[in-house]
Amino acid sequence: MHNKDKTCWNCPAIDLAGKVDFRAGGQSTKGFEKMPGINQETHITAECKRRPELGLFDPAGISFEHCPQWQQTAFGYILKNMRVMILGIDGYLGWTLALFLCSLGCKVSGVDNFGRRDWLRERGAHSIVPIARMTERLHAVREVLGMTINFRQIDIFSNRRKLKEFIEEEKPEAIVHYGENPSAPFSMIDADHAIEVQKNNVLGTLGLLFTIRDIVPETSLLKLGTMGEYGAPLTGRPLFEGMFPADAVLQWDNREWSLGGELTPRDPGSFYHCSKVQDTINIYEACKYWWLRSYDIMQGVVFGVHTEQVAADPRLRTRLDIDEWFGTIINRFVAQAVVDVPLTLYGTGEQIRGFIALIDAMKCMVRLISSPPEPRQYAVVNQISGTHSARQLAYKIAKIGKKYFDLPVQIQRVENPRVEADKHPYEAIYKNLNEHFDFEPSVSVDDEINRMFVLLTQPEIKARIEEKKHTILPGTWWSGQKKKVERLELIDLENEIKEDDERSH
Ligand code: NAD
Ligand code: USQ
Repeated sequence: MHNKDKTCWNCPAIDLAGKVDFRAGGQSTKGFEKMPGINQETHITAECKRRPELGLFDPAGISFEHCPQWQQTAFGYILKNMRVMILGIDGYLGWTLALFLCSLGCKVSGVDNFGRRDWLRERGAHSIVPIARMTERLHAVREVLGMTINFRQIDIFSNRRKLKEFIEEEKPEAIVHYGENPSAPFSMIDADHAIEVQKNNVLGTLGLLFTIRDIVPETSLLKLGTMGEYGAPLTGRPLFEGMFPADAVLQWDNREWSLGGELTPRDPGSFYHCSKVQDTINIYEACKYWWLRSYDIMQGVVFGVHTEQVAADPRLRTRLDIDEWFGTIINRFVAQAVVDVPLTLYGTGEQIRGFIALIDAMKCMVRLISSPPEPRQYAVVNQISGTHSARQLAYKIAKIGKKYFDLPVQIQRVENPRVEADKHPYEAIYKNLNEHFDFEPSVSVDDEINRMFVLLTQPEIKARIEEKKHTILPGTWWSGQKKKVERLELIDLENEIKEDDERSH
């Protein structure tokens, strides 16, 4: 079990308030107990909010394995009925995680302003998997999973007071923050959209950090960043997990310095990605100033539709978007294959990104929730299970579509509306989740793509893709131009797939 030896020091039920002077980097205050013995050193003592009968004790003395409040599960030890609040619970990932946590017995609460539904409406798009209204979703959770989710409609950015009251009421032991606008192209439409995304994401998160400081400083914050914060450095420098490793050095002018522990450079590729970089800095600082604790999760592009819970009832399904603003590459390509739109490779199609299937993204999140960082710890994980070029993905999807679903899939190269290198090295380091949280990917890209084809070829869903076919081809350019991209080439698939097969053998 990855977290059996963690102690009350990591547990969000610890009560440190008033016993440690956070501003002074954790020095003891005068009300702070001295533990007898050991070199007259001052030791931190704490109380447990779940077990007040313990009184003051050494928080390093009890491990998760030995605390009756922590129970063993397939994902490590988890606090009994752990109170988890999901910000952005109505979204693609938020809703899926809510159901996943319910199935593990967590007490889930959630917040959303339905912004994502509004943004799609504004662009004339819709989720191709039909999703129920929140009231119906919550009803279905009670009926199908036998659990209750406490939901509040709140805008994280503009209604801090309401969010504060809700956090005060729920006292979450973990806060998962998905509640941001997730779209790079949306943030590049024009000044209004760029400002909306940065205001919503950066200032929403900044306000949240103050609320956590004031109400639940011991909670563990799981904040979604993105692999796209790092960019794709043309030097081929590895994309480390947030900070340079201990043995990294900078050499310049015949001198040498250690870079160990410093934040790595960021090179975001849209005003959306910039918002994530600013979040990173703000969270890093908040952990430093106030001894908050956070995992900043640099997630790759998520794909897929399946978890056991979302498949349990049509009212529990999560959203899936395929339009140029909110659809991500694999989800878009499978939908394009279903309605006979040639898969749209931007530019050369050689750009490489990190990816993770929906179910695996959920499993990572549970492992992180169950293993909170220490007070003041800002830690980063790169949450991907592999890297692929856009072209490799297109071939894969074309092959599966043709072979198993008898679809006449074609692939086209179109002008790239983005400003991004489309030929570059890409070495993403993603060891933390495996080495420290025992995470192993559970589903292959091919299997998840197969599952998507099964769902997306259903007549009702295929009809919803057909209805929004015109939103697939991009017309939002990073340059500010407004015109649909032109086709550069229709790829001779038979020949290319044969060559691709030969290359991979
Ligand atoms: P999503 O849009 O489906 O979910 C986000 C939810 O947050 C939406 O329901 C939206 O209405 C809500 N929200 C946004 N702003 C809010 C506000 N001010 N107040 C209250 N609610 C608000 O997006 P998603 O794909 O589920 O992504 C979730 C998070 O993960 C985002 O932060 C995104 O940047 C990040 N991420 C996503 C991916 C991916 O491929 N889906 C990859 C890497 C990172
Ligand atoms: N691409 C194509 N054809 C398409 C769509 C995309 O070639 O039809 C290319 C893009 O040019 C880009 C790559 O595929 O190089 C990924 O694009 P995407 O639209 O799938 O994903 P992106 O815009 O990067 O954003 C998505 C999520 C975002 C998250 C990010 C993770 O929307 O929330 O932060 O993935 S990452 O890419 O690691 O930054």
